[in-house]
Amino acid sequence: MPAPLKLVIGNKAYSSWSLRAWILLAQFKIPFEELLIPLDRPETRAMILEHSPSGKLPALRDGAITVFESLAIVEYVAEIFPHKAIWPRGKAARAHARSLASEMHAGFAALRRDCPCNFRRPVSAIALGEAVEADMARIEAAWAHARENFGRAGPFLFGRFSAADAMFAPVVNRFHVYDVPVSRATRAYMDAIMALPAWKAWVADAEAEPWRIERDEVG
Ligand SMILES: N[C@@H](CCC(=O)N[C@@H](CS)C(=O)NCC(=O)O)C(=O)O
Repeated sequence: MPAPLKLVIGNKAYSSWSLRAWILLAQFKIPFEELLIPLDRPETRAMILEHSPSGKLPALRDGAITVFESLAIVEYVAEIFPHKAIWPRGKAARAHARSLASEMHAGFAALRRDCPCNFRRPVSAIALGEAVEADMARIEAAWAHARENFGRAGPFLFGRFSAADAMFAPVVNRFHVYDVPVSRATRAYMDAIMALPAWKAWVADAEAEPWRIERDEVG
C-alpha cells in the first residue's frame, strides 16, 4: 500500500493558508496524515524548513514529492485524484473556478492584513477601512456571480463543494468573526461552509490549541 499523503500545516487557530489544503482533503475524504507546526515560535522556521523550501505552510508530501503553496497543492490533488471533482466538471465552470481561486490566492491583501484569520475569536465587529471594504465587496460580488451562474446544483460556489470553496474558506471565517454585514445570499453560503463536518472539526481543533499569537488577536 502506498504511504498516505502527509499534509504539513500551521496551527489551526490562525493558519488560513493551511485550512485551504486541509479542508479540501478532509471534505473529499482523501486519507492523509497531518503534521501540525505551531506558528510564530522560536523553533517554527527551522521546523517548517524541514518540510517546505519556501519556509511557509501548507506543504504536501507525497513520497519523495513535496508540493508547497496552497494553490499548487490543490492542483496536485486534482491531478492525482482525477475521479474526484476537485474542480467543477464543466469546462466553463472549471475555468471560472480557477480564475476565482487564483484571484483569492494573489489578492485581497487589505482584508488579509486587517482581519487576520482567527478560529477562536468571539464574533464582534471592528472598524473596517476603505480598502478592506473594497476587498469584501469584490468577494461578495464574485460569490454571488458564481452561485447564480454555476451554483444551482448545491449550496456552494459551483454547486457541489470544490477547490474554489476551499480557497475561500478562510474568508468565511473573517466575514463571520469580524461580524461583517453581508447579503442574505452571502450569509447562506457562509452557513453552508460552516456546516461542513470538516469545518467543524477544524474549529474544534483550533479551540483546543494552547498557542496564542498576539498580533492576530485583533480588536
Ligand atoms: N502563498 C502561500 C502562503 C503561505 C503562508 O503565508 N503560510 C503561513 C501560515 S498561514 C506561514 O507558513 N507562516 C510561517 C512563517 O511565516 O513563519 C500559500 O498559498 O501556501
